[in-house]
Amino acid sequence: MTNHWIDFKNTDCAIIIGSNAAENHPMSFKWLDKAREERGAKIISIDPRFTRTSSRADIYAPLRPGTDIALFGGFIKYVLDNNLYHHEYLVKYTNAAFLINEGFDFKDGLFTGYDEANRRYDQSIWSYQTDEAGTVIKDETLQHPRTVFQLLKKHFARYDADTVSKVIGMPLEKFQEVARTFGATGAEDKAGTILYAMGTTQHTVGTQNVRVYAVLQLLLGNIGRAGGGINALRGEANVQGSTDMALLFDTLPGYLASPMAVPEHADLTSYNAKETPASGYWVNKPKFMVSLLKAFWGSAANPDNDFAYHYLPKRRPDKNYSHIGLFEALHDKVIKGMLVFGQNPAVGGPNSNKEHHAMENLDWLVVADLFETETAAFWKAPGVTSANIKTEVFLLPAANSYEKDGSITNSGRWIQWRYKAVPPRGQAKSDLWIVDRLTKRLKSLYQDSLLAKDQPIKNLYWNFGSGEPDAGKVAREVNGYYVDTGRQVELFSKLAQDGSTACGNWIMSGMYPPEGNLAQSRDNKDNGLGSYLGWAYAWPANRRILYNRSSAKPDGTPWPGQREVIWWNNIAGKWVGNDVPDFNVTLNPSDIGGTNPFIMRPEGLAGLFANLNEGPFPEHYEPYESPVKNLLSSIELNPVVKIWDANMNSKGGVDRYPVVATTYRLTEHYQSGAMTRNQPWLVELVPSLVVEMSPTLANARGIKNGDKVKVVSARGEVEGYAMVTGRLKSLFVNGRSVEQIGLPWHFGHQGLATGSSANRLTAHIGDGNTMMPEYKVFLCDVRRV
Ligand SMILES: Nc1nc2c(c(=O)[nH]1)N[C@H]1C(S)=C(S)[C@@H](COP(=O)(O)OP(=O)(O)OC[C@H]3O[C@@H](n4cnc5c(=O)[nH]c(N)nc54)[C@H](O)[C@@H]3O)O[C@H]1N2
Ligand SMILES: Nc1nc2c(c(=O)[nH]1)N[C@H]1C(S)=C(S)[C@@H](COP(=O)(O)OP(=O)(O)OC[C@H]3O[C@@H](n4cnc5c(=O)[nH]c(N)nc54)[C@H](O)[C@@H]3O)O[C@H]1N2
Ligand SMILES: [Mo]
Repeated sequence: MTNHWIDFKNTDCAIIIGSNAAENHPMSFKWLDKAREERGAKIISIDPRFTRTSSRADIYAPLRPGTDIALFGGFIKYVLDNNLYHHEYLVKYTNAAFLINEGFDFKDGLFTGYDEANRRYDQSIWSYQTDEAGTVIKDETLQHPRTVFQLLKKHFARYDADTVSKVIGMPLEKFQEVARTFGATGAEDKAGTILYAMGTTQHTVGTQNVRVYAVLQLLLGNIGRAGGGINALRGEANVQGSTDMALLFDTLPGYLASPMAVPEHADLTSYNAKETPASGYWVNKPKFMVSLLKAFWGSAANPDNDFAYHYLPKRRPDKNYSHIGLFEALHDKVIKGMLVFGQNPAVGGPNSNKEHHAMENLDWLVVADLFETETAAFWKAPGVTSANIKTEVFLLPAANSYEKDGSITNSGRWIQWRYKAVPPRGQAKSDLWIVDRLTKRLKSLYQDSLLAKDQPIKNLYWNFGSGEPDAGKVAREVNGYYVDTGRQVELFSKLAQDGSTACGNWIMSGMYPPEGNLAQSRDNKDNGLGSYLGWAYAWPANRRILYNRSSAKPDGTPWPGQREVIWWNNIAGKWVGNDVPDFNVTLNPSDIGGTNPFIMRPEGLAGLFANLNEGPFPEHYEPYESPVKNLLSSIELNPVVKIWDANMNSKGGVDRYPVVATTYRLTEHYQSGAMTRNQPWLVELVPSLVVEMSPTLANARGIKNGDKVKVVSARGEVEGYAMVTGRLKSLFVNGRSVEQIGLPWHFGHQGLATGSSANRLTAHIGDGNTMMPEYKVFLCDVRRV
């Protein structure tokens, strides 16, 4: 999130898209309701299904799964055509005025620089025009045809209301009502927010879905302002914290790129040269990297050995161990053993039939969990002959969140400490205890080894206590310390490149300064804006709203609208206000760089034009499986997605599978269901898989409410009970009606309530940047059993 939960109360208008916030993030509605009561805010729900969120919204608008870019492309065109954009914000705070090189162009679904054989772009073509001194050429009148602004206008000219409503299946009047209502937040004294979640990201175009929301927010001047922003409602309680701590295959803690086996990453000097931009806050990256290496390897990391950079594993450029890539590798027998902590991929992974079978190739599997999950028990699934499976499976009972200390980081980036309430039951141990024992054991096994490959384990700095490991010690290492005295660093600004500091995660640095663990702060004083600066600690540097320099005008006074975040105080000679400035606090608005709020970007300005794998502007492509041809170009599928081996990824066509399906969550169940299908009272509420469908589809298939039905896709089939409901409607797409169904994915073969995982139906294909699987749309058919 750029903003945070409580800040929703400051909005004038909220679009909730790709999210059923009322059910999956109920706390959001506490603050949205406040915005409605206190500011007369409007709430808009955009979803293929009429959800409980839709029922609490002022406007509901349906869309066909997988068409968010077409919809927002339409909004962008509407805002441009009707002059609803925030002109001063655009000129001063974004790269709208920058001129782009002549080499950049777009034709029939493709940008220049496309390499069809490798399904990737040469992004160097998409660059700014510079003068002889290397300075970017700008036109602040925004009239020059090569300005980002004019190119953006040209790009979205095809996204007229008629065309987009044909693509997305949203009635024209609805489209216009939403565009008008949210477009009104482009006024200086208004702020609008966008809340999104998995309906946005679980697509082959997931990242560009988020981008297109961000482009609209920049046009309207809504980023960096209270009540504005682009707000990802994160999933599990600590999914933000785990991502920050390198949950993903391509990052180190604090979003430093994990090095690859390429010449540009051969040693620390080359890595730093490749990864460090010439300007913007990321110029400090080498300090964060060296401090991380010092945290990992202590005295074994020093200037003479490149701070042990060679100990870091290097990713092969031709391999990809995101979730899909990992299971492809299991399938191909490349990976022999697997440790699974708090995850249940046998239910949650895409094409779960195949993922189940891929696990049979493992020599060993360790699962640390509260329950014996479908993953731990993959070898006794129905239809599986256990005797044929050689995998040795270990199940380690894990303590749950109430049985251990530690921090969790919420979607708003607030790091909050939780205390152990009760001791773990039975033999259960905390994850920290399990990892601590495992590491110590490995270190002792390798202690005498002279082999180069064993040195990273042997020399790993590991010091979290001798008995029960101490989560507080982990938190102190994450914050960072001065190597000579062991004293905690005050903030990441103190980190150094010479090896004098160690820090486990620079973005969190500042959370545990010498005065104590600020994640434990519980001062609930507030200034009215909802910042609660004394409650918990928000990374980075306790800032509650990112890019908050743009909450003020270029001259340093707040935009009108009674939600001042920070402003320039001329007498004090610094930025002051209701939040920690996300800016150099003493930089005067009239100084060079004094109006550049986006400090993490090399230009200091927001990127209306910004290079992602698919190109600098979002473009609509159809999902992997789609019922219709792309109306906006002749390119059907996102041109940069990786297409995996057909063995794991059969593809279905509209002839055999005419119905569009999506998957989602229910209030009563949690995720893969391990935690809820073992609770009798929740099982009683929702005992089995239901398939939501429209009355028209049910009629056409001779299905009545409550009938047992089978849903079939090119990958597999599931059985459930029909729930015939007006909440799902067929959509009118390019002149014909398209039926859609929805099904939750909470079921599996373990627990008190069993059933098919919806993931037996989903495909092994992921987003063009993040590899997030396309869980939210595929083709199927449904029939009565
Ligand atoms: N009760 C409960 N709460 C939960 C969870 C749970 O399992 N149970 N899980 C937690 C986790 S980990 C997460 S990630 C969050 C997820 O929270 P959400 O993202 O809200 O969860 P979903 O229900 O999967 O999907 C949201 C909506 O996306 C819609 N949708 C489907 N396809 C599209 C599309 O193409 N475009 C758009 N715009 N929308 C589409 C679906 O109809 C659905 O209503 O919830 C968290 N909270
Ligand atoms: N079709 C479809 N598939 C999806 C999605 C979708 O929308 N549609 N959503 C995706 C999303 S957003 C997510 S987040 C994933 C979730 O997929 P998973 O993460 O695989 O599912 P969970 O059920 O959350 O698994 C968490 C496990 O951790 C255990 N656990 C709980 N607390 C602890 C603890 O403290 N320690 C340990 N060791 N274990 C613990 C629980 O018992 C449970 O078995 O699924 C994805 N799969
Ligand atoms: Mo999630």
